[in-house]
Amino acid sequence: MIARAALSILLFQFMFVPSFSAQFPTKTDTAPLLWDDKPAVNWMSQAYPMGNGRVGGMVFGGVRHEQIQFNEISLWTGDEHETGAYQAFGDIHVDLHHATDAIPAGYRRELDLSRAVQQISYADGGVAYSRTYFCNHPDNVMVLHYTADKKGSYRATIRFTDAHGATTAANGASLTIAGTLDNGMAYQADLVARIHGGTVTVAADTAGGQLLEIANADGFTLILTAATDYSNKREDGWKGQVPSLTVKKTQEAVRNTSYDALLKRHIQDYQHLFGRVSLYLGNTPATQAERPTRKRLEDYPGGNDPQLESLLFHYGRYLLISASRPGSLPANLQGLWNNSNTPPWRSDYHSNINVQMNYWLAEPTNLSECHLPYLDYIHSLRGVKKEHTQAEYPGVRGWTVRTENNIFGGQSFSWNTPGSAWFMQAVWEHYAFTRDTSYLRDFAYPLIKEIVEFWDDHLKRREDGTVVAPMGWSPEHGPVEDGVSHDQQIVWDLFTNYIEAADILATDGAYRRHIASLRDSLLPPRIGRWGQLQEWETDRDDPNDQHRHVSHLFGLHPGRQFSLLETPRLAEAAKTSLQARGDASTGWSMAWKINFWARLHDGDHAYRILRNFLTLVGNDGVDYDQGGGVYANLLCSHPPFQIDGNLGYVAGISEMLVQSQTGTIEVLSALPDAWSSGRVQGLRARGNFEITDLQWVDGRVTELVITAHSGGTCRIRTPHAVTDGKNTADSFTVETHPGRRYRFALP
Ligand code: FUC
Repeated sequence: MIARAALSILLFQFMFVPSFSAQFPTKTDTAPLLWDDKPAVNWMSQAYPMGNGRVGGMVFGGVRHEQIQFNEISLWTGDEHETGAYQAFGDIHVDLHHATDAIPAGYRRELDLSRAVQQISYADGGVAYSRTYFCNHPDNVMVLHYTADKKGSYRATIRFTDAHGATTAANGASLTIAGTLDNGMAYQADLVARIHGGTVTVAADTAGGQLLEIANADGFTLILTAATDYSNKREDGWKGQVPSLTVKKTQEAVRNTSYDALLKRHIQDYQHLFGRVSLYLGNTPATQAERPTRKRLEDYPGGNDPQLESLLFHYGRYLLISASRPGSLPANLQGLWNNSNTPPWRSDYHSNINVQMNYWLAEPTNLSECHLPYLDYIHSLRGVKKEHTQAEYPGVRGWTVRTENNIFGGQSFSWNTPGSAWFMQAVWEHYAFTRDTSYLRDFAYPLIKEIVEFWDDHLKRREDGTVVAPMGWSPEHGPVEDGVSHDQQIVWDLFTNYIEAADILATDGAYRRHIASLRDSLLPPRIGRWGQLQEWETDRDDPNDQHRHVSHLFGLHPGRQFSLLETPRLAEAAKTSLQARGDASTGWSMAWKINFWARLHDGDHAYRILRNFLTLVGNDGVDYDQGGGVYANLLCSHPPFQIDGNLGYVAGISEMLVQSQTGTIEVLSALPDAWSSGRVQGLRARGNFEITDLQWVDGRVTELVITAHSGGTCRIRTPHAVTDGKNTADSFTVETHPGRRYRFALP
């Protein structure tokens, strides 16, 4: 059934369609929060993260000994040639002079995702103590605020330690650590204490430096600033302002800002992003929802806790907002949280799935601004990558990358020739979702074109007319050879995006035609002897291969070469491959599989993997030892911790509810039986459309409101017929007007 509502302006305000909205809460389901009834002992699995896109912290919440391990996202060793590693920065230790080490009854530490605020509360000796922590983005400070309900209750020792061994210097009520890494990168962090009542004095620490002693205080506030001299501009030698100046200016700027004002500004700024999307997937019984997050995870395998499933969705958005803000670097393998100077895989920018997965959620879950650090990062690498690429592939235009990448263009491990083309998908998608033509013209198009040129020069033309990517490797297994499916599909995606971009900009007509004919000559996807989508040109796929990488299904997700609607045979073959690959895997691999099954419109299978993803790993001796899952602090366990899984999970839920990669907005095409009734508000679709409201009851769409931010043709598909007030159909094509809303409901 196709109804064409061309030029009929369906202003939802004026339409009479029955509304079901009364039965759902309007905002998020409940205050989404993580909490525990005891302090964290383990950094990776228990501490709670916070961050403002530059500075981040992991909070332990100890009673007598508090520890906040902190980072600054640009603190890296290495250079344009050596990859180096992302570094730990330091720790804030707050020793409180409580009588015992015991955890007081009623102790609670929580992370409130609706405000990005952590709170720790307990009573000791008849005094109620409370701590409130947050990382404020507008002022670029971390704020740690301590209060008590009885005056003069605080006696505390504040130690500030450097992960590279610099000694700590005091200046009045502030502590400074500063140093220079082997690669010449300078860094500094200042911790300023504001004391409310009582006294603060400087004393010697055991490492030859200084610390602060607070006595008889009603409360105190610690304000952390941290910086390096990194700049993402190669032409400036990757160096910007000296960190001492950045730190000083940042502290001066907030000197007269009250704690309340810092908190208010933080919440406003954060909610501006976080508050754009709400999600409700069903109710968890209150007695279960109120249990500590760790206990909910323990109970999850046999139970029903849809609000834990949505909590993990909110958490992923929280993590991206905390780790990726405009003007800074993108989220690395651990976001921006890292307590080691030799972290797993260098806590780097891995180009064969991981950094890409970090950003799948950015556009669809309405965090387009948080995408920008990744796009800027890609842009910043061009000069160095061109030189590296020239050395490896003399004579080619454009550039590509190896698998491991740092912030100066340095790289290691094997060449990953389709890596830069995969980056270009993000560069394109930012346009596809926002329809920002000046971005496309000035930023995206020139970048995409230079990667197109790389492939134009690098592709191998065979005598029979087919074109193959030479000597590729399906990450991270199988032979190195020509025509690997992963490479072929990514090049197809790159060329397709390029052709669309050239058409929109009406530019480079002759070159566009050349690339279109090259795309048509690419060795096409093949279906093998057991009905699978072949991973290689040779039909050697092993049906027992359960490798975590599922690279040959790129065309299904995140690509758009295969779909149930347009290429059902290929989609079916992809399904056969996916079935063989199995459900259980490492963290990010499961997240990817949620996305794959969503694209195959199999919501129940996607949901089965989603449930596997919520496996509690390595906590309090309860080590399930079954590969990936999540830790008690909900960080994804590859294992170890990798943030790609957290962020890929969010993208997966988003794909289950709304898809738009084929040019049609498909709602609820992968809804599992488990989420029979629910609501989502604020997701985005390609074409700069917003799913302002989507509600369903018993698996049927009861309310759908789409806002057309840029206007243009909007194609919509629902799993059953809905009405726009005039026509009843399961498929609509609407010529929309910028800024208008279009409403559909059950007939
Ligand atoms: C890819 C994966 C590994 C790991 C690493 C960071 O190379 O194959 O499993 O996630 O990235």
